[in-house]
Amino acid sequence: MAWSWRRTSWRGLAGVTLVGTLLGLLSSTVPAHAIVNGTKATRMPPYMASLQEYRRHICGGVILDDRTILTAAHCLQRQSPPSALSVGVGSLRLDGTTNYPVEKYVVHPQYSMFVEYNNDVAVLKLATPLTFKPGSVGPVSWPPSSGQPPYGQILSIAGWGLLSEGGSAPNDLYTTNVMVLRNDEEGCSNYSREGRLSDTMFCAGYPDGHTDACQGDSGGALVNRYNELVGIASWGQGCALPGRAGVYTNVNKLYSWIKANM
Ligand code: 4AZ
Repeated sequence: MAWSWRRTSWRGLAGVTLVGTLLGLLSSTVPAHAIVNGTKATRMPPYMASLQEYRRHICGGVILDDRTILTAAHCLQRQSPPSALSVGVGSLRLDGTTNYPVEKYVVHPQYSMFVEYNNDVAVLKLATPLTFKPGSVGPVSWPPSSGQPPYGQILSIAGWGLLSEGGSAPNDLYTTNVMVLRNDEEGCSNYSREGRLSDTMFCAGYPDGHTDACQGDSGGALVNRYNELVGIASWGQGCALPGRAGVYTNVNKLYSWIKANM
């Protein structure tokens, strides 16, 4: 893992500065971190789910009610049969989750129509209802409706995704905090200039990268300090790279579609 982190840092900082390279080397000597550079979660976010294909974790998911899980549309891009899918809940450790079979799923009909990962949202229905347990399994809450992503706010994301780009996947849930960025802010403005952002997306992270969601974190909930759902992890160029923050699905913008398909 240390090796792949170093390799990733080098790639990320390639051609930048000697200082950057030295920083990369220094960072590679600190103990394993993650989501990327997050910490091991010590308390279970009750709304947190693992979407699994043939019992293998592929993405995060968010419990909306006892039969409904929200995830990213691109997690279902392979069009796996619902019978191949299950949802694990109730444990910080992937090998300790209680698994529920998926009965069917609905992908947003305008997913990826014009912009890559546009409308990156899907709703899964479970074959049997979840048993809610206080403090470990329960539905996410929604913020009082507001028009825009909460720019400047620090939000929290958790997942069983990779600990570094191209690195290893943890058995433990990791979590980190990221700041909601405006499209023209450093960290998000590169995507903006490249025409890769739609109004169903927003960026969250830091101009210097540092900490971020990574592959396998998609579909997981980005929540505010009241544990209210603001976004779901969607995409990003690499993980934790400078100038390339994580991109999240703007669930507020897609609220009526989500509600109608629950
Ligand atoms: C992914 O592939 C993915 N750095 C999710 C989030 C990010 C990158 C990739 C954000 O699921």
